[in-house]
Amino acid sequence: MKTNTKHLGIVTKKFNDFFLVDFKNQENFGNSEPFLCKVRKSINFKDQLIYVGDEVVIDNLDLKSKRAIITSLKKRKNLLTRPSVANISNIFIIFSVEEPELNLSQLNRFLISAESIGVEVSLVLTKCDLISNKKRLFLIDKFQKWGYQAITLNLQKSDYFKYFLAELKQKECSIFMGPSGVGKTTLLNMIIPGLQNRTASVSHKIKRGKNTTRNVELFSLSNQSYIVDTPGFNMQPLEIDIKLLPNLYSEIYKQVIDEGIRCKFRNCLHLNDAGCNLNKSFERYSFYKEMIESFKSHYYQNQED
Ligand SMILES: Nc1nc2c(ncn2[C@@H]2O[C@H](COP(=O)(O)OP(=O)(O)O)[C@@H](O)[C@H]2O)c(=O)[nH]1
Ligand SMILES: [Mg+2]
Ligand SMILES: [Zn+2]
Repeated sequence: MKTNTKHLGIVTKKFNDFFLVDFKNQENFGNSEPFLCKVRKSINFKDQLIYVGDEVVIDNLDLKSKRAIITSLKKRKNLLTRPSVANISNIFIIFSVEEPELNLSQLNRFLISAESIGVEVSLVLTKCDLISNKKRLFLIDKFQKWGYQAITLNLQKSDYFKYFLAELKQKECSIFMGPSGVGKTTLLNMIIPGLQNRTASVSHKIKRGKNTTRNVELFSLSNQSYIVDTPGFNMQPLEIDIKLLPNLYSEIYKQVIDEGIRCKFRNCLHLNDAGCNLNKSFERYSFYKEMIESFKSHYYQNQED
C-alpha cells in the first residue's frame, strides 16, 4: 500500500545509503516507527550531503513496510562538524564539578566554540554530590557572572534531573558537549531508557548485523523535541572572524549593547587601554585575551605559509 502524499520529515539516523526519517510534527508520538528511506535516484545530492537532523520531504510512502523515498532537502539552519549533525537548536555544555576537576579555561573554550555556532548555549554542572551546597552556590554565582544560569545536577537528587528533563523537552533539538568522564553517557541513558537496543530492528531490515557502529542518532523526547546521541565528542572548531569574538562573551557584549560603551576604534579588540572603554575587571577577561592572542598568532602563521 503506497501513498503519494508528500510529508515533511526529519532524518534521525544515517547509514551508508539509507536514512531513518520521522514525520516532522508527528501526532502519534511514541508509537510510530520511522520510515526507512533512500534518496530518489534522479536526484543528485552529491555536493549536498544529507545529515542527521536535516529536514527532508518524503514521498512514495509504504505504510506497511515503513519505507519511503527522500525527494528533497530543506535549507538547514546550521551544521555541526564533529559529529556531523544539522539544525541543532540548543547546545548543553556538560562539565563535572569534580572527577574530573573543573577546568575553567577548558570550560571557557567549550562555551565559546559553542557560542560561535549561533544557537542557545546552556551550562550543566554534573556530580554536584561531590561538593558542598555552599560550593555549588558559589559556582552558580560565578557562572551567572559569565552569563550562564548553570543547571546543577546530582544523581542523588532526582528532582534536579526531572527539572532538567522537562527543560530538554521544551527544546527542538539538543546536543550535549563536554570532555570525557563528566557523565554525558550516564545522563543520556537516564534520558533515553533502553538506549542500546533501539536500532536492532532496523539493522535487521537493512541486513546488517546488530552491532553496526553506533553513530550519530536523534532520539525523540516528546512531540517536536529531540536529543542527539553521539558516541564521542570533540569541541567544535572555532572558525570565526576574530572581530566577532568579543560578541561571544556576554560580559563584553552586555557593555556594548546594554551600556552602550564605545571605544575609539571601531572593531576594537579591547586589548589595550588606549582608546578602549571596556571595563576589563571580569573573571574571563584573561581567557578572552589569551584567545585573541592565539587567534592572532595562528593568523600570522598562516600568512607566512
Ligand atoms: N559521583 C557521581 N558520579 C557520576 C555522576 N554522573 C556520572 N558519574 C560517573 O562518572 C563516570 C563517567 O561517566 P560517563 O557517563 O561515562 O561520562 P562521559 O565520558 O561524559 O560519557 C562514571 O563512572 C559515572 O558513574 C554523578 O552525578 N555523580
Ligand atoms: Mg560517554
Ligand atoms: Zn575596546
